[in-house]
Amino acid sequence: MTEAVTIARDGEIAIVTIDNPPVNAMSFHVREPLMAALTALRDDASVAGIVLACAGRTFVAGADITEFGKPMQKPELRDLIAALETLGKPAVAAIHGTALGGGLELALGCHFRVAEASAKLGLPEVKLGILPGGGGTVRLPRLVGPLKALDMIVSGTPISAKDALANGLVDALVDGDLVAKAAAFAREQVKSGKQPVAVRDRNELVESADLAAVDARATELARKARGLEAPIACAEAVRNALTLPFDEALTREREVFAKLVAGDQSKAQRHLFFAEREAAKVPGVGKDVKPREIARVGIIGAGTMGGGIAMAFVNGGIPVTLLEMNREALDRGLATIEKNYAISVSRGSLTEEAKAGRMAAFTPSTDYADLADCDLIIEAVFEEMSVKKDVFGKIEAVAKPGAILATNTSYLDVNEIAASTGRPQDFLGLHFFSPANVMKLLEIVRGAKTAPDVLATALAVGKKIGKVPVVVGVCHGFVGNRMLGARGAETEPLLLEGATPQQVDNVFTDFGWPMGPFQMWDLAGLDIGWRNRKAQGKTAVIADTLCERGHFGQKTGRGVYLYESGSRTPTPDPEVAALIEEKAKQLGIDRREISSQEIIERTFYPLINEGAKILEEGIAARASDIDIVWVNGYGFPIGKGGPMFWASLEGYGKIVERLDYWYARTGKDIFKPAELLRKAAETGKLAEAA
Ligand code: 3H9
Repeated sequence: MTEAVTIARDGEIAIVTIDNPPVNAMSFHVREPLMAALTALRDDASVAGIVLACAGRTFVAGADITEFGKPMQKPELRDLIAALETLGKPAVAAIHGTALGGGLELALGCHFRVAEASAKLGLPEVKLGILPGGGGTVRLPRLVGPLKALDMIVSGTPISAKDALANGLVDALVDGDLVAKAAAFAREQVKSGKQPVAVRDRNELVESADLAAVDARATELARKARGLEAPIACAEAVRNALTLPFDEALTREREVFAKLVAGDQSKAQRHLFFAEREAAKVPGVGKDVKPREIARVGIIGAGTMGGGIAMAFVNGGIPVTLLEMNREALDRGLATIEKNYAISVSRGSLTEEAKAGRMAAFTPSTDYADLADCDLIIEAVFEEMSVKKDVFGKIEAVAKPGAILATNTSYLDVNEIAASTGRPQDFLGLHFFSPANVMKLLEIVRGAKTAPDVLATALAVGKKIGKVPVVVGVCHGFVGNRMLGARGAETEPLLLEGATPQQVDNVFTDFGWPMGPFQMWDLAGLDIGWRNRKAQGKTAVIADTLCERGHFGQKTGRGVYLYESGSRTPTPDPEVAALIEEKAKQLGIDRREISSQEIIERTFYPLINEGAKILEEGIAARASDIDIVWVNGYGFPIGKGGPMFWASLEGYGKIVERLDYWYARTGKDIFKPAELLRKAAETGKLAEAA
């Protein structure tokens, strides 16, 4: 093992290098030798200045998140920062890759920062449910000003080195040998003879801050926090940096950090951070499995789904051959794509030039032969087995050997479609979520015969186009939609038994979902579910009647709720209230008061129960994969960590007891507790499939 901290000399400048792969996190085994190095260099009269640099692919990417929740061993990050500030000689941070969180805070402890142009700098702590705890909220505003600091800290989004230079966060951008140039920079400072000024002593921007403007911006940002504590704490900390003496603001930051890091929201968000990385590790797909190259993607179907998928690939830099049955359908699809890009241009998130570049990356076609040079071919056609098989018959006739074939089915049996082709090893499901150019989730459906390198390719290409990929097994609805079915099975019965739509929706939004199930019906259009039910010979008393009346939701101004002349704000519809009462009477159901707790037990608990069944069957490899599906595809509140993580907080014993109760009362399968859940109630831990 190499040493975590080494010192080299470039004349009178000492080069301190941190080497803690993979991302140079500030673990205890880095902090301890770094402190020793700084102390020695402070006392070494032959050293005139220091450069703080990192080996490997990046500058320090933050504190070591795996140490959170355990007692912090000394020296802490803030001790190191204090040591840098009181070095008595210039310290220059040499930044490449990402300087994030505690990494940027360490760099803020240096008197100067130089960076490669490709570097990124940020304080992403908010995404872990915390605020910067190493003085970031107090020092950053001193360099970039309070409004920029507020944006960076509350959003957690890193900025480019160029932006950092423009805003005073870095002092110089360098090409070529970063460390040598940083040493030259340090030498210049030494030569100038000026006493280096610590960031903590640069008060101009905080003293001249416009508090009213900061408060207005903070209020605006807080509105978007949606029940999360960290963004609000971040904004308050930046305000403290403007109104309190430096050390007092630092102490406050530290106290709030300690409180947040111990709270459930941060635990949930840290769980999701590691869960997302775990999801990339797929049983049977070792690190040695090499993904196939994907230089061009073919997509069949230019409707809402196919068009969105095509945009996702083009946005990720992969050209697309877009195929439709006829010219009209193709033109319609391309016009929608162009319109979507035009909206981005009007919002300022895309330039006209970039839009032209994206449009040029589409090769429209009505001829299957044009798919011959595609490395990955995805169908997004009508959800019907015979149609899908027919399409794959045509694809197979033209696809080159080794091309990956994928279906975007939401429910159909991927193995059956795979078997209809002569190359099931090259076949898999790629289940995108609408709008596919926006939604992060990608369910990668592993067929019985899907080859490991096909899965590795899907994971790599998914990441390349900015998706969060999760590998799932074959079953009706896969992970997400199957669990959604369980979550939604009791929504109509709840209405018939006495709940109102707004009461159910409020339970969901109070929990942190962006909307409740009935608001969702209205947004998506009730006719979609109606069509699916008819195809499967199923009925839903309330929803079917609304559809028969032409009340399809927002698009018709009426659904479960009323929408006054084009508004998207739902208001209760007395006609729906009367309909519910009438249907309940016809069915002989006695209406009663329904509590919020009952709504939770009859919607969220079946969701978790179905998740446990999915784990039992090995459809998901781990509980955390299910959490990733729900947070990225269905709006499960991130502060609650996904359904399976939330179940651990809610208590498996309590959930199983209530499921037993509802199963005894209704006999419905969704309530029959999974064995895995029962075991978890005994052991306190949700085991995964063997
Ligand atoms: C903080 O700094 C608090 C301070 O303000 C106050 C302290 C008192 N710790 O993402 P990747 C692991 S909070 C431990 O796949 P990439 C990661 O789990 C921190 N482990 O690579 C993975 O492990 P494995 C603020 C970490 O190239 C491996 O490294 N900083 C940490 O796609 C590779 O990661 C952040 O929030 C960590 N800090 O992306 C930055 N970071 O291989 C968090 C990563 O076993 N990190 N690991 O699965 C990132 O955003 C990305 O990792 C980064 C690289 C962009 C750096």
